[in-house]
Amino acid sequence: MNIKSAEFVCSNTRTDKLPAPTLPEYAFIGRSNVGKSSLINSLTNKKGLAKTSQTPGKTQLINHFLINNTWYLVDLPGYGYAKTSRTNRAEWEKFIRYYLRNRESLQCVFVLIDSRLEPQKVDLEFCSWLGENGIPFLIVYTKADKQSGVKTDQNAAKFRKSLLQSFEEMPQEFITSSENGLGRDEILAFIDEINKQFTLLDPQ
Ligand SMILES: Nc1nc2c(ncn2[C@@H]2O[C@H](COP(=O)(O)OP(=O)(O)OP(=O)(O)O)[C@@H](O)[C@H]2O)c(=O)[nH]1
Ligand SMILES: [Mg+2]
Repeated sequence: MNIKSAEFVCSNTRTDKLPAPTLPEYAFIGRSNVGKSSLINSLTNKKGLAKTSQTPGKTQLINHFLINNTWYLVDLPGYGYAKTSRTNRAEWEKFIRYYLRNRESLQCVFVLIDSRLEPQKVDLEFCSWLGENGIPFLIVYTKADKQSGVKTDQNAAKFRKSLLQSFEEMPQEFITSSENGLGRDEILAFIDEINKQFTLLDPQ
């Protein structure tokens, strides 16, 4: 899929202010600093579209980006940010989980996993929660440029093994780098396929 346009639409702290759920939508989620905003910029080829930072906790709101005037990419705040207070974290949970469970136009969630790390409890728990709530998700390993392909594959295999302790099937996986564009075409092709089905099911 070619990206012809990508524009910021709105930031929200409230789910009742979101754009009308008339277009297919894809949310990016994962631990703070895992590379959600960077991946959105890489997919759209627009460097400053989603704000990125070396300091965890940069993205604080639900941010909608309209792509090719036909679908939305959604940048979410990260979970597992140690410096956030307990009250803030509870608020995050309520708001994001409400969004994920109730957004009619949400097609699936991309769960981003740092390819350099051993399986993390917080990621596995989040995937379990998605599974329990029947929310379709995919796994995206990020920052693959930071290490050898062998190391990335080893960590992905460990994550797969951990996830398969509570899931019968492995969700689709993508290995990515926002630095060199690895995995970009695969993710866009995947989204393109779902977009086509959405048009068929729900003509506007
Ligand atoms: N080398 C490399 N660095 C990356 C990659 N993706 C993200 N980064 C860096 O990792 C840091 C965090 O990236 P962000 O995209 O802001 O992460 P985020 O998940 O949106 O973080 P929060 O909004 O704080 O939750 C930044 O310094 C990015 O430049 C990647 O694929 N390769
Ligand atoms: Mg971010």
